[in-house]
Amino acid sequence: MFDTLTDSFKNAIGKIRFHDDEKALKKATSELKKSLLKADVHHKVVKELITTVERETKKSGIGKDNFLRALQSELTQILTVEGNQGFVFASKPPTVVLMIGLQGSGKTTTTGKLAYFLKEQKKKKVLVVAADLQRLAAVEQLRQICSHIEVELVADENASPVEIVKRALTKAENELYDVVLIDTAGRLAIDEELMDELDSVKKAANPDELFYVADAMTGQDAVRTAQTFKEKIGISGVILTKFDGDSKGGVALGLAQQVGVPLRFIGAGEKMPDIEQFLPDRIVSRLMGAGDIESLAEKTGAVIDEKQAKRLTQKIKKGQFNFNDFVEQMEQMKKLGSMKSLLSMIPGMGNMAKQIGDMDLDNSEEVNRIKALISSMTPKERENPDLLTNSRKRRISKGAGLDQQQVNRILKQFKNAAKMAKKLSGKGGMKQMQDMMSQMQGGGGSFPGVPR
Ligand SMILES: Nc1nc2c(ncn2[C@@H]2O[C@H](COP(=O)(O)OP(=O)(O)O)[C@@H](O)[C@H]2O)c(=O)[nH]1
Ligand SMILES: [Mg+2]
Repeated sequence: MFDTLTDSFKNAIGKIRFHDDEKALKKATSELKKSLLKADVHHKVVKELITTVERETKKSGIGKDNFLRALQSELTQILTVEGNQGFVFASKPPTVVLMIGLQGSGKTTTTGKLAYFLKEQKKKKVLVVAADLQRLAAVEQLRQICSHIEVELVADENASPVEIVKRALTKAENELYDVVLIDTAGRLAIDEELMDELDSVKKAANPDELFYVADAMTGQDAVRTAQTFKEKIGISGVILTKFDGDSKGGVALGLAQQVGVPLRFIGAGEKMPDIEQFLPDRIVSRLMGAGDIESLAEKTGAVIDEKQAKRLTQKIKKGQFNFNDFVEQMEQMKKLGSMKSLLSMIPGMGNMAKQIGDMDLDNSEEVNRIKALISSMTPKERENPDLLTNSRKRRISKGAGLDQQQVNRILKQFKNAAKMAKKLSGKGGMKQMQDMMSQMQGGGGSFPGVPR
């Protein structure tokens, strides 16, 4: 997610080799400056960062560790501004959130993502409100999203935004909802009409949070527009979307400080799980290539059912892992979002994340072949892969539209995977796994000795 920035930090740090060497420090800071500017970090932010890092490193003695520590602490400073972090619940439910921003910035998608995040990870009862009634298509878009993630929606094409909001709040009160997310209309540019409408919706909603949704690809424009929305309507947080398309990532670094409002979430993908809380110390850890185990644990912990996981481990240990279990696993993995973002949370796996790119479980050809194969099996065959005789394989291959070779290859892979899983689940399995991981990393990886 922050590949470019992480790389530039690594390069800069690589310049420092000796103790007490001002020249090395100068080289490192000028390298850092160059790459930060290239990554689209605002020049004022860069200047401040460089000055502080240089000063602090000198104070504590020039060396890799001190440079790293100074960089890490300054990055945290820059990303932390006064205000709430991540998602904060109001002391008295429901927590009411107004989503505002320009048209196309990602408000509707992000409303869905937030609802999904709150439902899946925080186990909250969420109500979504369609207050963008300008375009019929907008209501329909939100309706589809909400039905997909199974979240309740309040919409009425014949009512005004203010009426809808009032109705939704009454419903939330009566039916004890935890959170109300209000999606509003945007326009291509800021105009008075938009601000008036938002203002009246704001009065009706009396929100706990006003999230300004900004498209990361618009760079410094996103910052300027955020400032205007802050002045005219008031905002309590920024959500940066389309971060997957903005490989530079520098906007995220300066945004909070420039706007004076904390960055709360980052959206990186079109699917519902593709959203992450922006918690400064965790992000800094990831920027430094040290991974973010807490976020990973939260994400997987919320999605993976513990009982189910235990049952599965038992099956794997006994060598009974079958195709039904496999399908179940795939469904759970889909809820976790993109493989790339998961990998980037594991210390030292940043490089691998880059190589893997995005494995899309819905659209990967191989996964589709496996799914076709499984759906052509009888329930008994799914339970017990050993039943698959040659004649059965022929029938399955016809049903799945695959040739014999493909079927044999997939079945063999499956057998090997089950064997490997059994082996790893036994004694010393974790050790083997770690050895395997460190072999795959092959150097690169995280910086040693980064304080966490
Ligand atoms: N790649 C990518 N696309 C996104 C992201 N967020 C939103 N989009 C896409 O941006 C487009 C506009 O989003 P929408 O939610 O309708 O914007 P709105 O007009 O502000 O409500 C849609 O095609 C979304 O799928 C994101 O984080 N990554
Ligand atoms: Mg919309």
